[in-house]
Amino acid sequence: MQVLFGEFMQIVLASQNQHKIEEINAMLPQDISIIGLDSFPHIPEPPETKNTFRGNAEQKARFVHSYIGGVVVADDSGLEVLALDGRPGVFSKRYSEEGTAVANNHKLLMELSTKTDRRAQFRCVFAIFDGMETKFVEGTCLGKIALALSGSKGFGYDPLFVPDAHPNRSMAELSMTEKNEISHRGLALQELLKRKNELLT
Ligand code: ITT
Repeated sequence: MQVLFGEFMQIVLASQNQHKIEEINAMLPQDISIIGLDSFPHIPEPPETKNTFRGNAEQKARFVHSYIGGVVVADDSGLEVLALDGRPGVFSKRYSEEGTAVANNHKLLMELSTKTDRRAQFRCVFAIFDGMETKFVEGTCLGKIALALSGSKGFGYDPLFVPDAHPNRSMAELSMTEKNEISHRGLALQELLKRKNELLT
């Protein structure tokens, strides 16, 4: 759903992740706001059964569109670790059995304990579906997996991810503004906002 009140635009983001919604809201200009799926309790959790970020983002956007119409934006994101051949990738949320950030980070440290190559990247794809076609914007953030967790900001793998742009701090030690300037989601959103007239209307 996209509602235009004069110059004000409200967009539905097909996400249940409050951290994401907070990060995205912090980047939006005053004339655009997003509302997450918590505002639509009748919509079930969107499926994420594809094997690419693009496929999952489009699947989420189309699913939510089928309930409410309009323009729906969805993002799918995750961590790709070079020494693990790109895992956890699209399975980033459910990498460990428990699926919590603590368990996921623990499993990642275990799997990398014998690896010297710690290179990794966060990737984010936004899908924008208007009922006719799907458009995409993407962002990538390069970095390395630390030997131990540090920091308490952000979410998910942030305490283990040291971005190349700030090589002395983990993502969880950056302020939200600093993270948004360099993160996969921040970069994808900067692109989306730059092209908003083409992508959102
Ligand atoms: P929605 O699908 O409801 O939006 P989600 O948490 O499942 O929420 P994703 O599928 O996009 O969102 O992300 C999968 C996981 O990738 C996420 O749960 C985190 O573990 C990890 N991840 C994505 N972006 C991250 C970030 O900015 N910082 C740390 N971890 C991130």
